[in-house]
Amino acid sequence: MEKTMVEIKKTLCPYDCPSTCGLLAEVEHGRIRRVRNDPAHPVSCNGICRKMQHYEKSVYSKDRILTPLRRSGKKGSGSFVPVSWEEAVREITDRWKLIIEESGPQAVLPFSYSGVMSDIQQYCGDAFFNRMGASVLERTLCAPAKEAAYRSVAGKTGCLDPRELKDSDFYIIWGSNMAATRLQALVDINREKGRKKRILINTYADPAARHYDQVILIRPGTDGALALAIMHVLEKEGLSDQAFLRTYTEGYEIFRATLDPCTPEWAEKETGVRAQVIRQLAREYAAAKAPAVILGSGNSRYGNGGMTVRLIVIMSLFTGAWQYPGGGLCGCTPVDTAYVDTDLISRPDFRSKKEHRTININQLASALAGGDGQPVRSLYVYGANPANTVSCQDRVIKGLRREDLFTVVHERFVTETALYADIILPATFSAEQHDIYRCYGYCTLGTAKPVVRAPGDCKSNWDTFCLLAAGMGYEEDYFARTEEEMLAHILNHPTRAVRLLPEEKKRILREGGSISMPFSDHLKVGTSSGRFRIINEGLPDPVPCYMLSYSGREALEDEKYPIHLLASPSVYSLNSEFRDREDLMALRGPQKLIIHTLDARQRRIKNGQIIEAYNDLSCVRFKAVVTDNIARGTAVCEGIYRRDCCSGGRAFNALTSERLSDMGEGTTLNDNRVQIRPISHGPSSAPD
Ligand SMILES: Nc1nc2c(c(=O)[nH]1)N[C@H]1C(S)=C(S)[C@@H](COP(=O)(O)OP(=O)(O)OC[C@H]3O[C@@H](n4cnc5c(=O)[nH]c(N)nc54)[C@H](O)[C@@H]3O)O[C@H]1N2
Ligand SMILES: Nc1nc2c(c(=O)[nH]1)N[C@H]1C(S)=C(S)[C@@H](COP(=O)(O)OP(=O)(O)OC[C@H]3O[C@@H](n4cnc5c(=O)[nH]c(N)nc54)[C@H](O)[C@@H]3O)O[C@H]1N2
Ligand code: SF4
Ligand SMILES: [Mo]
Repeated sequence: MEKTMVEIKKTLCPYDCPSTCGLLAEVEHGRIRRVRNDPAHPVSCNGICRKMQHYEKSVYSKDRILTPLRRSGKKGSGSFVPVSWEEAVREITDRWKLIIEESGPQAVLPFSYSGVMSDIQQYCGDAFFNRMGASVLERTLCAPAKEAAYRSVAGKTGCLDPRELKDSDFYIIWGSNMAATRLQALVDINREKGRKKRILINTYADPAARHYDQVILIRPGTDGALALAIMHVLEKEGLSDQAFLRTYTEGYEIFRATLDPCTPEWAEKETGVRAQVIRQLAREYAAAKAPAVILGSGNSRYGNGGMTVRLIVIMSLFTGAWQYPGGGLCGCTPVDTAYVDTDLISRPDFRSKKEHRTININQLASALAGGDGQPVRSLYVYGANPANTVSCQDRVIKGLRREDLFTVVHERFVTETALYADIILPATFSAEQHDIYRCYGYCTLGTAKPVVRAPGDCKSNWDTFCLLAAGMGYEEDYFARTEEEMLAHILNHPTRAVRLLPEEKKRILREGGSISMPFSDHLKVGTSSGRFRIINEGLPDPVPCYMLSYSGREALEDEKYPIHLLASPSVYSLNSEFRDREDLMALRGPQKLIIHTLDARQRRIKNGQIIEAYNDLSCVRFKAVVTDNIARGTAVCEGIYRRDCCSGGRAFNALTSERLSDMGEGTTLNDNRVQIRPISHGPSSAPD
């Protein structure tokens, strides 16, 4: 019998996840048979998540789009007919030329976000739309408030790489669902069980509680008050590191004078955390030499999210933990230098006019409704699923249904957004692409070449933009390169960080593979003064203080919508990714809402019952999950559900508003209020 050849090829995970795991693909007869973790990779030596363990199931999914499609029925009806790439490109570019002639290039809105995070595929569209002079999307959907707030205190300083956490002696996991989003770091922390204390501060802990020694449930959007009260205790009890604060920070004296009223008793009223628990937390935190705060992004997605993060970062400085290995803060950006010159890919120099219209990603609904007086006549979506990931779902879908909106979606599956497209273009998976992968949660860098050929007529973002550029008559050399040549171009123009690498590591990048980059020096403070800015004169509120979130303010004003609604990541999906996987979706089931036992009892809601959450924006159905492990008055939905998993057709984001965070113009996904009730009347009509 003839023996079949199985090749093991290296690739990387392209998704929006702080680990960017190295993967080994077993390839047989040009098909991926199995995918497992690359044990030689600096992060995925700890394994990969269950989602990616069967990457091949997504790559060869029966639902994958394999040819370009043209709409053949009403918008949103899901009727499409196959067309050739030639026809699709001609139709798209003819339409764009007409729109540009009539309304100018700013009538075209490119819309992309985090579907693919490797640099060439993520940023090549920018070059194309810069050349066109199209409107610019402000991409502030994820955690820009966290980023801006961290930078306002620490500038370019790199925080802890999670691999440094092995040296920490105390862990505060603050607003992160680590089992979903930081699996490899959780494996490391769990190894310390019994030796080092691990405390979770979250709005809910079901089922996360089992991973930690203590869970502190906090009222959403109030973490700033907790951080202030901890600092109050540290000051009153002489536990702050005066020498460190005076040497490495600026503004300490002025700020400490504001801490007097921030007693644990005051914070208890804001946060719902008992004063005694706050005191004990502050003392234990101070008793540790190298405590680490592992900061998620959840508490930054609020009207006061930037301020909250500022206060937590400042708190992490108070005991001087940053001086010791493993001490300080993890979860912001550990990298303090550029690994890749992304301008080589996004080409800001292609834009001839400096002024351009910008549209905030969180306000797509208003932009499609003609919010700023200038129409959006065409929308080009790639690597994103706005019909389900951005706020105001009902209004976004209303906009997508506009007959005069020409929508093109480059996708791998018929997502909620693709359903409304005029043209769908079939996209590739990372295993079929060349790219360079900068990890955002660790100091690692990698490159990968395709491990298999793309099936059908699927094309990568790079190849698609090159075809569209040819159709538009753009003659820059940039658009004549192959994806492989683009990767070589990037490696031939290395940043300083890459130039300084030993030859062996450069060879790995040329051949395909991952390398570890040096950790940052956390005391090389990357601000202009070389000190952490407790007070930042460049901000509207230079001295940090406690501010209420939007919901916090509303709660004081009226009780119409008493339940605070927020989102948390799911272990079974990653935003819209993996929802093609029936095995994972079966484990997750229908759209669920986690609520407190007492809130449920008050409304005669039983575990497992179908309920409605509603506010002035919409009304959405969920299956109730009733638990004691959630802050009272809080409701949490894990992950983004497919429409067919949402009874009534609407998903979580029908209930979220377009309001922006206080810093970074980011999403306030977690800062909305609803009322909930058991279903006792006919079905609410779904957006069609
Ligand atoms: N499996 C899986 N992995 C993922 C993702 C996913 O969807 N699934 N998403 C990816 C993406 S896009 C990102 S941005 C990253 C990070 O993803 P993020 O969405 O930032 O998730 P985390 O930081 O893990 O968790 C946020 C946590 O904050 C909590 N939270 C919300 N509000 C508050 C608050 O006011 N106070 C406190 N203390 N906690 C609060 C929520 O309950 C939630 O558990 O993960 C990535 N990885
Ligand atoms: N309710 C709720 N809403 C949320 C969140 C939440 O937890 N709950 N999380 C928020 C966060 S943190 C984020 S970052 C955003 C993410 O929001 P989006 O950026 O919209 O991300 P996804 O929903 O993952 O959609 C990515 C799409 O890109 C496609 N794709 C993948 N690779 C490629 C490729 O190479 N080329 C092309 N053309 N397409 C590709 C995938 O098939 C997928 O449908 O959502 C935000 N919205
Ligand atoms: S989704 Fe995250 S944990 Fe899972 S394989 Fe990808 S990088 Fe690793
Ligand atoms: Mo995100």
